[in-house]
Amino acid sequence: MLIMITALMALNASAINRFYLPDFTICPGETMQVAMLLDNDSSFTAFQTDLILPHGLSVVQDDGEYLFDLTGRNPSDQTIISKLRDDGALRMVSFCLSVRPYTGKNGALVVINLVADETFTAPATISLKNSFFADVDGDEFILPEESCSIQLLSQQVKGDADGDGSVEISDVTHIIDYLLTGCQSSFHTENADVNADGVVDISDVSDLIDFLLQSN
Ligand SMILES: [Ca+2]
Ligand SMILES: [Ca+2]
Repeated sequence: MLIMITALMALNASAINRFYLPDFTICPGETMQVAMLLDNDSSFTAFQTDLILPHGLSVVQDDGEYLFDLTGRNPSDQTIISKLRDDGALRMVSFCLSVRPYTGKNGALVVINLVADETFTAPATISLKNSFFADVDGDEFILPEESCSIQLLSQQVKGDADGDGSVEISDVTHIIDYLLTGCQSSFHTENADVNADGVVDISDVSDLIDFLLQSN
C-alpha cells in the first residue's frame, strides 16, 4: 500500500499542464504555420487564451476571420472563435458541443497561420496569457503564462522546411511528418513547396531527395 501511495504521489508531482508555442524562425514577408502545443495531464475539452503578438507579426485572415486550424487531437465538433481586443491581445475561445476530451497527452492542438510583414524585427516574442482550460467534468484550470522566442531568417531557402537556415535530411522528415499528421510545431510552407507548384505533397519530398543526392 505504501508503495502504491508513493507511486501516486510521484505521478501527481510530475503532472503537467502546459499550453505554449515553440521557438521558431521567420523571414520578413513570409507566411508560415506554427503550432500551439498542449501538454496535458488532465482531460481537457475547452480553453480560452490571449495571444500577444509582436509588431509586424500577425495571424492571417480570410474574410475578416483569423485563420486557425484545429489538429486531429480535437473532436470533430470542436469550434474555435477569436477576436482582437482593445488591449491588442487576440483572444481565442475553443469548445466542444459534445464535451469530449482532446486525444493524446502532448503535441499540437491548434495551428496558427502567421505572416511577418517587412516591418517585423527580431529577436521578438509571442506571449500566451490568461490561459484557462476546462476539463470534461467542468472544472477549470489556470495554466502558466508562456512565451516563445522568434529569430529572423535572413532569406527563404527552398527545401528548408524547418527553417534552421540549411537544407538537409531533417527537412525531408519534417515534410513527411507534416504530410502524415497535417502539422508540425513550426513549418515553413513556402520552403517546403520545393517544386513551387503551390502545394506541399510527396513530389516535394522526391525533389528534395534529388537535390540532396546532387548537392555537395
Ligand atoms: Ca533545414
Ligand atoms: Ca509542391
